[in-house]
Amino acid sequence: MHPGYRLVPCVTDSTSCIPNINNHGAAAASAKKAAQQHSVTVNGKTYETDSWFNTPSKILESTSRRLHLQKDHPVYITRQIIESKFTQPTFKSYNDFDPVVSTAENFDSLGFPADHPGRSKSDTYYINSTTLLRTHTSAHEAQLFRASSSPGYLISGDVYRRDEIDRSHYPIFHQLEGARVWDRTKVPNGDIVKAIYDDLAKLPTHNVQVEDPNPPHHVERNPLQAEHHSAAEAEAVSAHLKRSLELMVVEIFSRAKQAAARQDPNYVDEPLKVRWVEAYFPFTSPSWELEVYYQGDWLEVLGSGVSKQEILINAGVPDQIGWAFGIGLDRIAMLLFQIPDIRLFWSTDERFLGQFRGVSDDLDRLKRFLPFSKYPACPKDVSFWLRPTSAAGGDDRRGNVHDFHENDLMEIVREVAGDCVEDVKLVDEFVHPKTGRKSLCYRVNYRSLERTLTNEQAVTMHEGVRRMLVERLGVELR
Ligand code: FA5
Ligand code: MG
Repeated sequence: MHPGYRLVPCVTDSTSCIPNINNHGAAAASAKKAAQQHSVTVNGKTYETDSWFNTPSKILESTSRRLHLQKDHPVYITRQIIESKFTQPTFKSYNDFDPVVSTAENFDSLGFPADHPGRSKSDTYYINSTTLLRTHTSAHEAQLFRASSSPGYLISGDVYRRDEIDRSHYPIFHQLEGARVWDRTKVPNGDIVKAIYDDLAKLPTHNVQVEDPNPPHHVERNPLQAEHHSAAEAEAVSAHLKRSLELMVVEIFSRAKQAAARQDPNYVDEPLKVRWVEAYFPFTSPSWELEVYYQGDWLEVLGSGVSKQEILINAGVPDQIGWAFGIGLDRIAMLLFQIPDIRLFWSTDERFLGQFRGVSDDLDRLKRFLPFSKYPACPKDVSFWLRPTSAAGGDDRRGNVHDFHENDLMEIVREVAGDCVEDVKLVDEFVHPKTGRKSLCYRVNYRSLERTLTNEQAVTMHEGVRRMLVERLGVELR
């Protein structure tokens, strides 16, 4: 048996795991306290709260962790590798913008429509109706375009989303944003297309296989901003964007391969395959995602596109055109280091952190992660009838209206059991043939990364989840 997969009896206690209901009581109590006080302090700044406040104290406390700034942390190392491909003075880096931003920064400045689902309380952590934990690093784009202090910039930061629970999703992850612009009034002879292609010619080439079957823009699927850009301009910006981001991905995966080859003499090098896929973002057009073929599947690693001209016009730099992208650092770090569970990034266990020590100062020492344990899982099911309401919300098949949102269930599980849950999956759905009522069954898989949970501890956490489902969501347990 692989020594990393032996079962270890429950001996240690853990801070990242919350195996009892007292902690849920504490979280609920501090949320209640915040609601009573009508204010909350995040990273030393105090904000008024209102009925939009939906951020658990555990999330608020995690804003101080800033893993992207913690030397030798895999998220930090991944940032370093990416930054090495976008160098000064063309690109300036910003790594400590506060994650608390306004709805104007996170959504309005980027042209998000008023009814975009990202704005809802079920997707986003709000402090109050106009203040939230940023859901992406794009929240800082407008401010940096306005400052216009370099032709390119990089922003890294922690971002927050109410989301599902599994090994690749965590309510906090890290993004790195990048952008590059050219100014029509500052390029030689005013020929911006030539200036961009000249800059492209200065970039190195690579020999990785890239699938890019779609046209550079498509009138319905991926339109050119025809009122602002000529086809030649958009194509030049796109070509520069694609080569720049391909070089970044090639750097990351070459480093991953070198590490694998150093550790495993029998390592067989499989050629890297990447592809460009058409995408949609409110703040770029045309837009693409870059996918990497990894362990038998295409994996989305970044979103990108030609920046919407309105953003640059509103930022007071109407003569600039350019591109932007956003990449998930945690997801890349999981591939780079072969880290099997996104919760591990939050571990303060020396068995995790110790494996990366010294890498920030010498990237050639990068090593794949060796799992130190796989503790037993303790799955528990919960089934319940949804509460019918007259308010607008989800619809079941019989037209009964309910206001259940899966992310609210995920939030309850996180609040009660913290990092002791590996994943939560919908395992059954049922509509009663006579009443039309809808019932759901979820499987909560309790498993700590740091120790063995006893069945009793899992039962206690599950009891807490069941109780809060009734209290908070008004469901009827079956
Ligand atoms: C965005 O957040 C855009 N702001 C990206 C962008 C920037 C587009 C600039 C155009 C111009 P998206 O939601 O797809 O897009 O997230 C970007 C990346 O973050 C994804 O490709 C993925 O790598 C990572 N990511 C997204 N959701 C998660 C998650 N729940 N957990 C871990 N990584 C995630
Ligand atoms: Mg995406």
